[in-house]
Amino acid sequence: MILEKLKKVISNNEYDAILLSGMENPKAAKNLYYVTKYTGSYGFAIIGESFQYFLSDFRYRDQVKTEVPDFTFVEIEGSLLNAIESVIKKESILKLGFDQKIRFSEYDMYRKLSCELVSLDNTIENIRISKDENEIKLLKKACQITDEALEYVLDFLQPGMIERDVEILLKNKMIDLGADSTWERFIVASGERGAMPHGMASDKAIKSGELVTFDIGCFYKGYSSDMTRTVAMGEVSQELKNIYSIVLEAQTRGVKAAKAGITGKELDSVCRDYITKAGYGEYFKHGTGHGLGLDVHEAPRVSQANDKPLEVGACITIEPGIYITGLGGVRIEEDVILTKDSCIILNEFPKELITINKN
Ligand SMILES: [Mn+2]
Repeated sequence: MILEKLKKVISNNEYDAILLSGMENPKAAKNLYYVTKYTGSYGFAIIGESFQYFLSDFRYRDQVKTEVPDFTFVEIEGSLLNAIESVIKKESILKLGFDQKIRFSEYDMYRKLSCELVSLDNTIENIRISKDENEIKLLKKACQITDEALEYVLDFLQPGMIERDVEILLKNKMIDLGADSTWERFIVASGERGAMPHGMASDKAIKSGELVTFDIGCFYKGYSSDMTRTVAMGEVSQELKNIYSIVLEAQTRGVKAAKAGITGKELDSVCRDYITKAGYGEYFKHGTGHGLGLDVHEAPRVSQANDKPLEVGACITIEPGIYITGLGGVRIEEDVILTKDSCIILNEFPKELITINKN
């Protein structure tokens, strides 16, 4: 259980308790959600080895009691600082760990507390890396919705459609299929725009003879999917086809090599070395992948910057790409869960080049 894991970490650290805050910063709010499953927009948790408190105001009183029943509820009346201070006094907290993702203004307020503040660094983020069975189910469902939405939209994709309109169709379909929400922006990058790894859907019309890269995702009960596919609108040049097969082979090799124990750097090298040998190394400038969960990008990194072994249960993306200014780009991305000997692929959408032939 997450709370037990966290308490073990607290007992092994220099702080007596930690403060998680769901105020203002959505990244910090995800840490609070991860530990408590509280879905309100105002709340704070103070957790020590032998106690856990949840602070909020009258608006969320009933919600806290339903969603966070194992926590002692402290109703904030007036000053937030006084409410936190009351717990600090009661539990004799001398050192309080705080989430490094809170805003400076919030930190500045906590500095007035009577205890010492210690940064949690990435304590919660590190616990979040390895997903449990329930989290894997939710990630899988987010991926299924994403697969199905892309399949649905590709069915009537045709030359002349505007990237932004395709984005809207995809988002609506995901919501239809049960997603809580979708990413704010999708990448729909056709033709030369495909050379921008993060080419957000624009007013450009998709033309015949172009590759179109979709990088899309939605949230299901808080957990995100992240899938990229590149498709051909009509016949594309031999060069684009070659690039596609190189990226596909690199990505497939990455998935084959993915397992717990390999380092982020080694896994990145599997994809990168293949693309480099094929002569396109200079056109693959980003890392091979990243962790995925409550956040679209979270720990661990799958890149040359991570020489730590990847953990069992980590959900990571594998997404090599080639981007050539003036020509276009290809990226293929899957989300996988690492196991001891291999990985479980969460997406079922095919990876072979799909050519859409409509006129
Ligand atoms: Mn990604």
